[in-house]
Amino acid sequence: MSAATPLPQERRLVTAIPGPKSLELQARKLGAVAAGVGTTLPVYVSRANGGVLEDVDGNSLIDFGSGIAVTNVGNSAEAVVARASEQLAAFTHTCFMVTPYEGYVAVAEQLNELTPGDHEKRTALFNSGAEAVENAVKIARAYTKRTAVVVFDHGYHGRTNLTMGLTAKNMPYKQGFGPFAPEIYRVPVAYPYRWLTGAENCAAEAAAQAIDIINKQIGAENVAAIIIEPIQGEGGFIEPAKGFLPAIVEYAKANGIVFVADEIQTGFCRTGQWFACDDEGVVPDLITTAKGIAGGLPLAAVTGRAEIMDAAHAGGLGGTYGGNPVACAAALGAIETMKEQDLNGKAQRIGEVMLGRLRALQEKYAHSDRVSIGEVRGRGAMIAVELVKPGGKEPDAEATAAIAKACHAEGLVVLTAGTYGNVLRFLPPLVMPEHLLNEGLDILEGAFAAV
Ligand code: PLZ
Repeated sequence: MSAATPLPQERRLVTAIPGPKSLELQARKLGAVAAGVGTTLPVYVSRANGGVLEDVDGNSLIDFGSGIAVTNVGNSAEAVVARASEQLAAFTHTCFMVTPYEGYVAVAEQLNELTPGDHEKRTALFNSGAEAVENAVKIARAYTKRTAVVVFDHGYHGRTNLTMGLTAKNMPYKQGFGPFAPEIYRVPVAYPYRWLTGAENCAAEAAAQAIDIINKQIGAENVAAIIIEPIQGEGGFIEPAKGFLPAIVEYAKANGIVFVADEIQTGFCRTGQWFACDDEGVVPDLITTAKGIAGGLPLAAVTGRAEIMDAAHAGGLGGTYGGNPVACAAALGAIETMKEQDLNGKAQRIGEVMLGRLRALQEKYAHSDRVSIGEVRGRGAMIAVELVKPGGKEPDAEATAAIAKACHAEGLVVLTAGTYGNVLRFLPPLVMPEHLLNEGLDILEGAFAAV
């Protein structure tokens, strides 16, 4: 099915969720696929575009997940399908390191232009987010000739050995999978809602603590890179208190440390800006991107200052598939779609609608003794609610799971997140029609009433 025949943009439930065909497939999955590969909602998809996922039983679900912040331009977006199909028919692979092709260079040029800062940049392409983060570390080490890497509480950077080490949360990402790579150090992040002395002190105190730990426990002169998500994704859409990121950037600059923004989840119009760093005018030395870059095809990148990117010797970076021609064609189609359809504007509008309705919901349950929204937060189409036990701030993972389950049963795909598993996160495709956005929020309200 091509993008030329868009699916009806409606929720339609014709069976229980999951339906009988999905249940059959799930039984096959359990017999064939490794148990470690989980599924949030075992509804098997047959087609998807715009704001809906259609399943094998004929149900049409509203998508508030975008396959974890990937299909920002929607599934099978027209320009993505057109460009990738054309490339698929022309050639599928040569390996850029053997006999190159234009698409790779064109994607690099686009990233050099779109990422924050107007300095001279270079880009290298990879397949997954974790691979991009690993390569950012390689590049920073080659440039600085130092080894230590600093990451933050609640951070997530991937599932490979090095990126597991960079990731904060043990279960499910790290448990039993060690030992982890050395020279990784973790420091506090400015998490306003949970900062003990109050949100107003959070940015300055968290930055001072992080810097003190680096100076005293590692030594600034040993640090190759500081890596941070400008809004933490898997950690629960934690938006560091304003001023925290600029303080860390300034410290990195003063100490010759490469500042790496991991924008794998926040990138490509997701937050209503091209990149989340744009919000405070933060200019990272290196930026890692993936997910939204190619409309669903696997592609990832490290982009940054030419002198840093060029520090690795020729042949030091690469991989068989990095910058695959079909994925590059898809990326050019996705970026074209973001520009032509003003997806930054669309993400901003999604944010307005969601924040308005979720704050009203928070108010509605302010005095409930069953469920409580501690905080509504996020930017653009990257919005979350953090659930706590009524009367305090104790994380409520049970209510979070119950609400997600109730949403799923009604045909709304929502994801959870958070170090404490108590965050419902919303990542709709940026092309989500507003009536579906509102219908999804109606379902969420119903789920709150039902738990
Ligand atoms: N950095 C900021 O969000 C991927 C992980 C889902 P890969 N996040 C979704 C899961 O449970 O595996 C992510 C991210 C940030 C890096 C990554 C890693 O990207 O493409 O999954 O390797």
